[in-house]
Amino acid sequence: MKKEYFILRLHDIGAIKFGEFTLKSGHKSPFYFDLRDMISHPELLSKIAYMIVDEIKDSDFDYISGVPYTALPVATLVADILDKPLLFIRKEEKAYGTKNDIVGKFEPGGKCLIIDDLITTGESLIETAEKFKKAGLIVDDFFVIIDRSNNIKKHISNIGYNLHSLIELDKITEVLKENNRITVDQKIRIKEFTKKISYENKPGKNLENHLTKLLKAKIQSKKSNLILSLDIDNQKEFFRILQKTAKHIVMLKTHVDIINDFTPEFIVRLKEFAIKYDFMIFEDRKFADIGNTVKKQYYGGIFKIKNWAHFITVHTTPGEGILQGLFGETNNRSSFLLAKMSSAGNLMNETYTRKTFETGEKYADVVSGYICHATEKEKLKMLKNKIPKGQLMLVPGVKIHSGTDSVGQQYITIKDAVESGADCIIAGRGITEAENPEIAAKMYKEQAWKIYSARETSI
Ligand code: 5BU
Repeated sequence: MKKEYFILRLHDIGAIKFGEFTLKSGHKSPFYFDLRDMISHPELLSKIAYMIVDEIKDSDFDYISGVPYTALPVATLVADILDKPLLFIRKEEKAYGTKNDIVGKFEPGGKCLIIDDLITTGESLIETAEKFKKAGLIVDDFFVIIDRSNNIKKHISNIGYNLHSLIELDKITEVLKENNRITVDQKIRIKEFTKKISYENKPGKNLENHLTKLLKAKIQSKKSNLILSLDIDNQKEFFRILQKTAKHIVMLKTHVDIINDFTPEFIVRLKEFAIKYDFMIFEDRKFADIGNTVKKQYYGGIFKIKNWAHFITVHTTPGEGILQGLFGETNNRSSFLLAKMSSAGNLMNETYTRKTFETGEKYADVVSGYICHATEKEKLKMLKNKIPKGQLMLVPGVKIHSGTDSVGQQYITIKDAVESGADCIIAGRGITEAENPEIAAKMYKEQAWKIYSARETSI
């Protein structure tokens, strides 16, 4: 099938639309592509498969894969035409049986082509490739039906993959203009839009709220992105260690309910320390109930957390009502949502994490970022890439050496956490149980700051 005819057919079936569309990011786009309906036009689907085969016939792939769901039917046809086995990565994480995400049989060392319908940032293709590579497959090539990006090919090749595409946006607008399906003006607007929304310029407005700005400013002024988790159960020891470490930290993380000898004076002293040593306060309460209950837990009880903690942690399990309950009447506090915990076997799968980011994006005025953890750098980097612009990634479970404790905690190293994009690291026992907590805090701060400041100035 000639490309021109193919483009017109896609336009006929409504897979390519022009007009004004509001994207999830809030941007108004002059075009919209949706190839999901390809499967309702079998003759077209099969022609696309033959066109892909035609373009790749000189390469030698052992396996063909498609990114679910849209690209999977066409990848199946390609695999059939080439007589090669099909593989794919299940979209939802498996909760039982073998934890294998890959569906289909394969031998490590085999070369796999990954097909997707559209490409904008390349994120899902790269994520798929990483999973295959981890399982021992070789992935060098991606194939997309439509490349709607501005300059993604160069970016993809910089990170080590060849990107092939059947058609590109410029070709689409050219053909549709020639056939009087769009105007010259529309063609210009499309070009301008893609320049604005390139992968480097992630769509979405900056979601920094007032408290995020304060924390970021403090990171710079204290030259520290270290959060100390001071999980000590008596006031004397708590303040003894704080006294030694306070000048090295940007924020102190507390679990106020573990203090055995808690009195309201604890809060008075804590606030004095925070002013004297210029750090923020983060109560890791992990609220997880209905809006009405969490409000009482936050404002009242003996701890009255709302009065003294700049930030709290919040679970998204109960739904949005939790944020409405906590912050409905206040605008001078903020939170971090638990997107992926550090404890082994936690039930926060990819879907949960993604939905948590979506909630945080929606409630950005009271959400400063997310608690994320992974024991592998690549996984943590992927989490960071998904965080909405302006919001922060805080990483707990950080120590000098990776490893575990005896009750499920998993550690990533300071270096790996910050190199993967951590905006702040959260360290507890690595510092509090060190022979000299003061020296340990200084060392954690300096190691993290060196990588963080180099990373941030190079952006
Ligand atoms: P550690 O001593 O560095 O293991 O302490 C880690 C702290 O961070 C501790 O207070 C935990 O409650 C907290 N934490 C965590 O370790 N992992 C998580 O996913 C979250 C919080 Br959320």
